[in-house]
Amino acid sequence: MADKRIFSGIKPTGDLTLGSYIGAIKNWVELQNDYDCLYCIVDMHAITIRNDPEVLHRRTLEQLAQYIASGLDPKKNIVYIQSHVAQHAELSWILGCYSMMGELNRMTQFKDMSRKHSDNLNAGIFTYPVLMAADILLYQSDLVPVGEDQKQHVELARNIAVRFNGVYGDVFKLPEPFIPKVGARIRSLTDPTSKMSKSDEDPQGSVYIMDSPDAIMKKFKRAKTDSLGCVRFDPDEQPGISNLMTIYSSVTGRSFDEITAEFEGKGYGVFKPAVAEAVIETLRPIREESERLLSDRSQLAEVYRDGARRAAEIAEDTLNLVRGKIGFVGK
Ligand code: ATP
Ligand code: LTN
Repeated sequence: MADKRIFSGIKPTGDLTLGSYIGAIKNWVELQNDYDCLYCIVDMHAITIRNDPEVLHRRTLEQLAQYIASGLDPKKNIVYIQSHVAQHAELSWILGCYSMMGELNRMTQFKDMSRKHSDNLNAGIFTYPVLMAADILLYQSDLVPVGEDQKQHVELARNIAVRFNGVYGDVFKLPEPFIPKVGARIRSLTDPTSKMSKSDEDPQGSVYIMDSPDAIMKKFKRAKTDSLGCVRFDPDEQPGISNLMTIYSSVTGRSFDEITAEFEGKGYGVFKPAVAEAVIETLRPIREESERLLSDRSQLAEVYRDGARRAAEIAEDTLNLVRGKIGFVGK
């Protein structure tokens, strides 16, 4: 059994996109054979924004089905729902007392969220990274596979761990972000200056894992490009084409040089549908398997119950250590 531990999670705040798949899940699947992995659906993070309860419930189960359908094996990994393991909330409170207002104030995601959700700027949005630090530190994680946008949060978790260890000795392992070389930041198809994200108001900018082949083809055909007419990796001059190349490279494994050679002299009218086809074929089995899994809720329930039980065992060991160190009286 591998001894290095991995933790990662996605919040069920929208339908998963090609960005979530390439930036996160695809790498999780690759790591599952070499590491001891926990993959979580972070529903407690999701409630920092207002959700329709029925939609949150549905999305949580859909996300679980999509994890498994993408190739995450619930026997090899611990796959579970965050709110099922109460230790996350408990450690989050404790770590909040070792997190500084100033450092939380500097988080880019907090600044973005404050702008986007000025009508509901709740304290959960501010302490969100503390809960994320608890997720990671609770399992003594070594590596946290995430997209580029989450690097700052993992670094904060590390800083909180260093601070805590500085007072109490070696309690937490120091985690590191693990960012993919290609695909760490997939961009919107309609606005290649911004990240493809599941909460984007423009559904044409994001490809969703559950999109039909037809919808995927249409979105790629309409993707914003340029008038230069050559398939070349140059994010400054050709952000749209470079984004499509990144997507194509991630799903086919081909290098940028190979892609440029493949489409030499063939215009975007050939390139765009080729990217769409490759994405359709990557997502098709995931969509079909997700649909199959969702038709048997009892099988999904077995997965999340077993996952929560196994996660809680590890979490409780860490929390016991923490409780003792800070002087709480044991039960
Ligand atoms: P939301 O729109 O609800 O904020 P999101 O689409 O930005 O969500 P997250 O749930 O925040 O996605 O991210 C899940 C994981 O996928 C994280 O590790 C994140 O870094 C990664 N990820 C999300 N979008 C992208 C993207 N466009 N490119 C690469 N990685 C991504
Ligand atoms: N904040 C992350 C989701 C997240 C996470 C985590 C990722 C919550 N807890 C722990 C990795 C490890 C996001 O917004 N994508």
